[in-house]
Amino acid sequence: MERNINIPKEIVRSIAGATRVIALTGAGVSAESGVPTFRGEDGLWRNYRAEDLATPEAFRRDPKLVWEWYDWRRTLLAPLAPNAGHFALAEMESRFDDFTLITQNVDGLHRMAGSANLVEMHGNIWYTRCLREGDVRENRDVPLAPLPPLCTRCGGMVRPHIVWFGESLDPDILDRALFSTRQAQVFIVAGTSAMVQPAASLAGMAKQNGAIVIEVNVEPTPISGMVDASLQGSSGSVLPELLRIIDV
Ligand code: BV8
Repeated sequence: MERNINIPKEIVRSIAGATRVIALTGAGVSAESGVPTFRGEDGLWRNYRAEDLATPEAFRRDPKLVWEWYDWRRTLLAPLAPNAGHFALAEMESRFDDFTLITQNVDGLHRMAGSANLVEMHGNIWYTRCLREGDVRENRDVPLAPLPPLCTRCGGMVRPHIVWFGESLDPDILDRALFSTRQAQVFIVAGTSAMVQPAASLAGMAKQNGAIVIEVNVEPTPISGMVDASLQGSSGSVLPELLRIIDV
């Protein structure tokens, strides 16, 4: 089977022989499952951008509007399934001795594809958090009723269990992402525009610590200049191909 991706042989050998491998994903990995990306042309809702709604200020100002946006995304997400890129990343977990998947995505598709060693940096759209008691619960209701949804324990308001712009990440989750990034021998960054911090700094941090950095994207990004191999193409075809050629 001919190779569809152009990656230097010595890099293939280094990946094949690695034990500590990290993958960082963004919205692009879910695009082939039908999930709109944030900065693509399909990323708007009622002419709002994610940055307008995914903030504590927007929620304080109009919790119903923010919940309508999440309800719209959850309703769109509910029938969707992981794609070949998600499954290839799930397979890497058993292929490498120490594989961690760090994702910026909140859609839950990596878990659905079987990834267990997973760090969801920005939370998960299928979980709510009580504003009064901090209770985090799974909620798969589609559509949500009532809007905004209420805590099943105390009846107070709940918010999406998601990290908004201007909010700090959960310190334990951030520590886990930073620790595994620093240990990585190979760092695969797929489907992200590398714009959102602190996720966008992880690839550079891995490189500084000696990792080989591989980028998978349909177009160049701000980090394309510093990676060891930039594999241009859709993650749904490049990731399974990468997994295949390292074991040839
Ligand atoms: C924080 C949940 C401390 C919401 C999200 C410097 C340092 C620290 C912070 C900042 C900083 N500068 C600015 C900040 C603030 C801010 C930030 O980064 N702003 C950006 C806009 C500049 N960061 C924060 O607020 C973070 N908090 O750092 O705490 C702090 C606190 C206060 C003040 C300062 C610091 C919290 C950020 C978390 C925000 N929450 N998600 C929700 O989803 O509802 S981020 C959101 O964007 C999503 O999680 C998404 O994943 C993420 C990043 O976007 P991408 O995943 O990259 O998606 P995008 O559409 O942009 O790109 C898709 C890519 O895929 C493209 O490159 C495309 O070419 C490619 N693609 C498309 N199809 C395919 C494909 N690739 C492969 N195959 C395909 N088929």
